[in-house]
Amino acid sequence: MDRWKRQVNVMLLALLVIATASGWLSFATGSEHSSKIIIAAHGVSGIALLMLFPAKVRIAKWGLRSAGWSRKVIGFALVALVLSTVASGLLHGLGGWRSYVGLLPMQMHVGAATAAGLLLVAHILIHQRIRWPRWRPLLRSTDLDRRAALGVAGVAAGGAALWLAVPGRQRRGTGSHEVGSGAPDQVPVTQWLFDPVPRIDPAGWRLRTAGRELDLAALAARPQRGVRAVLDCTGGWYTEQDWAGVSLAELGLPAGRSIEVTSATGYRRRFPAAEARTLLLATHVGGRPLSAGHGGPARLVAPGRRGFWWVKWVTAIDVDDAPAWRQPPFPLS
Ligand SMILES: Nc1nc2c(c(=O)[nH]1)N[C@H]1C(S)=C(S)[C@@H](COP(=O)(O)O)O[C@H]1N2
Ligand SMILES: [Mo]
Repeated sequence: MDRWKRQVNVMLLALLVIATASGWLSFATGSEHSSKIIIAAHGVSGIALLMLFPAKVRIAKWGLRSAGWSRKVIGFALVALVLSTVASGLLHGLGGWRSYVGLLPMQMHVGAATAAGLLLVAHILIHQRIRWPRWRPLLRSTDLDRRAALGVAGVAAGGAALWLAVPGRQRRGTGSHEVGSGAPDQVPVTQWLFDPVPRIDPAGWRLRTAGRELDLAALAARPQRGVRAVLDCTGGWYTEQDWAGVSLAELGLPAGRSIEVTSATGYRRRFPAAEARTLLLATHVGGRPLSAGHGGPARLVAPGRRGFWWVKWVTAIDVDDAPAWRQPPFPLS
């Protein structure tokens, strides 16, 4: 019996690790191609977690009889959070892009998953400490038997079949739903976390770059370029628009390894210098000047990258020799 418990527990742990890793990876990638496989792994591991739920309930029934109250509370909270994470993930996939009681399914999903991750660590530590100083092996070599192999195969196949059968709405490879393409007014104003929308007077706006300051007229005097590109927010929506402005390659930037784009709010992202040609400092969307909410007077358009790279209210563009990866993988503000 202990063998079976360990097998189920380790499978659950592996699924949680796969689901967490693929979740963060899906936020990091913007390309349709690579995200498709990542999102598939994410969805299948989430559904597989649900499939193992009845087995885990049986295991928990034994353990809970002898458990102290803190172990019980953490155990129940963990179950509730994992179920909420999977449920909000399904809600995002099936329900389309809409909020419930002021929250997007994706916000519930990330919030519940983060809390579950913390509790999972506590859950495992408490469990191990009961046997202190002899730590319990998560798995013994004899656990890797035929039954375990069949179990893994069954859960993987079942999860994949269910994931394929679930009637997902029309979605992008990243899992995002389409919103307001070609109609910029319908695009939600979105911040990564808590950035306020600054009111910037276009006449007073300046771009600090390459040791000088450009105003909007100076920017307009440079060669203009239009691109049709998809803004794909990790909140779960995407929109395709016609953006126009000045390519970063037209700004006369000095040589260096990376380009740092900074907002009036302090929000910033760093890009490899070679990307200057594809990055656009946009002043217009759909033929009209950018609104304040959407980053006016000027925002970055970073085709192929997720929304959090599209810095709004840009006031500085700097080049230096720091490598582009020397920054938090996700913005911290
Ligand atoms: N300065 C600043 N720029 C930002 C953000 C932010 O919080 N601050 N959020 C980013 C995120 S997460 C997205 S999805 C897009 C949203 O752009 P929109 O408001 O025009 O839809 O802006 C990006 N640019
Ligand atoms: Mo976003």
